[in-house]
Amino acid sequence: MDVVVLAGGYGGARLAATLSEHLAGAGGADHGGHLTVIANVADDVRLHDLYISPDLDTIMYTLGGGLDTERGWGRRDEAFRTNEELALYGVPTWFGLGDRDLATHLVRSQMRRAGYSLTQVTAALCRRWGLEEAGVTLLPVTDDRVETHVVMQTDAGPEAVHFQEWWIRHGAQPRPQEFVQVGLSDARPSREAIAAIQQADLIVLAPSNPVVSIGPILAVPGVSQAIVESPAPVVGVSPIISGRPLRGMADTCLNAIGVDVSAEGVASHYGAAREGGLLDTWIIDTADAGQQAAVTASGIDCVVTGTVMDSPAVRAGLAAAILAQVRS
Ligand code: FO1
Repeated sequence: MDVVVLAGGYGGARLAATLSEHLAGAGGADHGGHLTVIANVADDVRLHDLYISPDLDTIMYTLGGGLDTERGWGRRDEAFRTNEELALYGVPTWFGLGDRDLATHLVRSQMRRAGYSLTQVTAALCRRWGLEEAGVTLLPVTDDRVETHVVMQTDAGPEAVHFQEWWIRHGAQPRPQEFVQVGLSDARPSREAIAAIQQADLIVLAPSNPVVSIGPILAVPGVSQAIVESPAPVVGVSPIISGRPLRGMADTCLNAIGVDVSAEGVASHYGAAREGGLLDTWIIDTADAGQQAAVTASGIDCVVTGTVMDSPAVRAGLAAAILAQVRS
């Protein structure tokens, strides 16, 4: 069974890990299951003359067991001595550059400068983390440069900053007026990403930020169309539980684009496949069971189950609920 997951940061990485743990069994030992994670690249940032891909790294580290699960990004057993030294030289260090994490950025930057595509670089980095043995392929949605910039309202008028600067340096303040994906119109999905979508038996929208993680994946010209045209069922997992995201700033982002910060609101944002949108099924947490009828009424099948992946039982239940959609 070939499953494709569209994912961004930590929430998406955790769902990918949960699915890869349960996929081999579900597909039957002889079939085995293959998981392809198509990751957001619009968080990517160039700092210290390095190419940094936070969502690709968060997913790679999570699947490879190297992530710092407290922070939800970067490497566990990490130190920031290089960052401390940079600060002493007066270099801006608002972006937390870990010493172990730095090795990933150095390898990626060297390979990118040698002419390798981000897809090729990601495959090379993933070999060290054993993703292939786990039956997982990690793909950037595009090899082209796409960056989310945030237009903030300041006293001096609107100012655009890179998403990472808004999120980290400005602490997601002030409220964003607009999110712009710079480079999007010229970007093309990678051949590998489109092939994975076309060959998928199931397509999953992970519980990542709908605006700055899933959105910039879907917005790469050709991706949404490939998903709509694919015969594979499309299942999404709500990133909002009881009106809030578990981590990150999806509530601020959804408010900025006028989407209701609820499981039902995000479902209608993605749209019903029956009406030209994306979703066949929307999986919401038990805490939001009261919204099941409204989601169903919007033409999207709605499954209620535990979605907070903090116990083996919930992870198994969520994986089963997702993988069951390929048969129904
Ligand atoms: N997030 C922070 O809140 N502070 C940081 O200093 C920080 C550094 C960082 C370094 C590498 C990396 O892969 C991720 C990092 N993040 C940091 C998280 C990052 O902003 C998010 O992972 C995504 O870009 C948003 O989902």
